[in-house]
Amino acid sequence: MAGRHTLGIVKPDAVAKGNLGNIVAHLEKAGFVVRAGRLVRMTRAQAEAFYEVHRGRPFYGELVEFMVSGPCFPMALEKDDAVKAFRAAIGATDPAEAAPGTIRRLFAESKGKNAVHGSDSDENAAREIGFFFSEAERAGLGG
Ligand code: 3AN
Repeated sequence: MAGRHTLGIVKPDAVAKGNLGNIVAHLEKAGFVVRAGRLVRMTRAQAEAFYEVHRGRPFYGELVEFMVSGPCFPMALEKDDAVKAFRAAIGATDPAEAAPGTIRRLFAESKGKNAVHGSDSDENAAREIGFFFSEAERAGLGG
């Protein structure tokens, strides 16, 4: 059965532009409940570890530099079939290809500076929620 939680990040470009509240409001209107969230300035080591799966890809260095360029806002979100629902709400990686009304179409500027991150599987959602939120914070998430 698909899980009820996913990890979303409002990335540094969107926080810097003042779109954090707009993006959270958009997600709440789409039926997501924010179960945990915090403004975080990642260190380089943390960003490298978070994006470990992309190490070796041509954009890895650029991605890490961007993610440490300013504060971001990781959040644990709850909804039925959360991973799939969140990816539908944010749209394609490249905002030019993202469907109208999706967060990336509305708030992202490029494939690199694309406003939000979303977990790509239940397994990664659990890993990524655990990366940012302590056991005590996760206790509020329920099943
Ligand atoms: P998504 O975030 O839609 O799951 P992935 O997993 O392919 O996309 O890529 C992870 C992140 O790497 C993207 N959110 C984006 O910030 C960055 N990225 C992906 N492709 C590129 C690219 N061609 N140039 C720069 N950054 C990229």
